[in-house]
Order: sequence, then C-alpha cells, then structure tokens
Amino acid sequence: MTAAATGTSRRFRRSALTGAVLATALGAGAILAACGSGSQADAGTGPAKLSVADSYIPLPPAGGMAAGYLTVRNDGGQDQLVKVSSPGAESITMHRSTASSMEQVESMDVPAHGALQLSRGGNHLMIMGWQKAPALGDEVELDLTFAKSGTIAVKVPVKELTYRPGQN
Ligand SMILES: [Cu+2]
Repeated sequence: MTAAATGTSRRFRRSALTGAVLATALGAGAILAACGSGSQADAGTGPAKLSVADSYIPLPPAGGMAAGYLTVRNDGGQDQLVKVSSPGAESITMHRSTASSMEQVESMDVPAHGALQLSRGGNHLMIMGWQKAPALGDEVELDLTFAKSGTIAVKVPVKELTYRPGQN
C-alpha cells in the first residue's frame, strides 16, 4: 500500500515535470519564432519590394547633358541600385552631391522599408549621349538594375527645366 502510493506519487511528479519542460520548450520556441521573423525584417534581409515614383528629367538645353530624378520606394528588405541605362542614351551615371560639388558613385543603397531619393540638390542621375535630343513631353525609358531585385524599366517624362514633383 505504501509502495503503491509512492509509485503513483513518483509517476505523477515525473509527468508533471515533463509537462513543465514541454511548456517551457514551446514557450521558448514561440518567442524565438517571433523574434526571428521580426529581426529578419528589421535587418532588411527579406526580399525588397520596390516601386518607382516622381521620376522626371528636366529638359536639357540643346540635347545636352541632363539630370534625372526619381524616388525608389521599398516596402521590403534592403537593396542597392547598381546600374542605370537607357536605350535612348549612351551613358547614365549615378551622382551623389556633396557640400560643394558632386561625385560619381557605383551604387546607391535602397534602405529596408524606406526610400532612395534622387532629387534636386541631392543624389541624381547624369544622362549623356542622347540618341535624339529629348523634347518636352517625351518619355525616356530608364532601366534601373538592382542588386537583388533585377532590372525595373520606367518611362520617365521630360519636363520643363524648372519643374518640381507635385506641379503640372
Ligand atoms: Cu552630377
């Protein structure tokens, strides 16, 4: 009787312990999974989700060198703009403006859940060697190549020299 009671008690305690360990393991697993997906998005290692907005090229004088402006929005992980080309122009380079001048760069970061902005006074594209001098109202195809997302082709309108996005 005494032995049986002890046995029952031991079995009970063992299964209670197993239950507690299991609950802890499940709890830890759930927390790890939540952290895992959260930190992945924060670190920007998921796929980028890119879209291009506010693109325009101010009309260059006499078919000369032009600037190009646009915004690359990103609703996903980080990416990089690594190349810009166009069937309508020989050379397109990426420039970063510094305090007093500008410098050519080989790539531009597209931050996770953020945007890469090319705008007046800041980062911009320099377009040279037009096949045909652009005119107001033309649309110039730009092929934007990203490190992870591949190439996105956009039609960029040629606007007045003084145009700013939000105006017509
Ligand atoms: Cu420049």
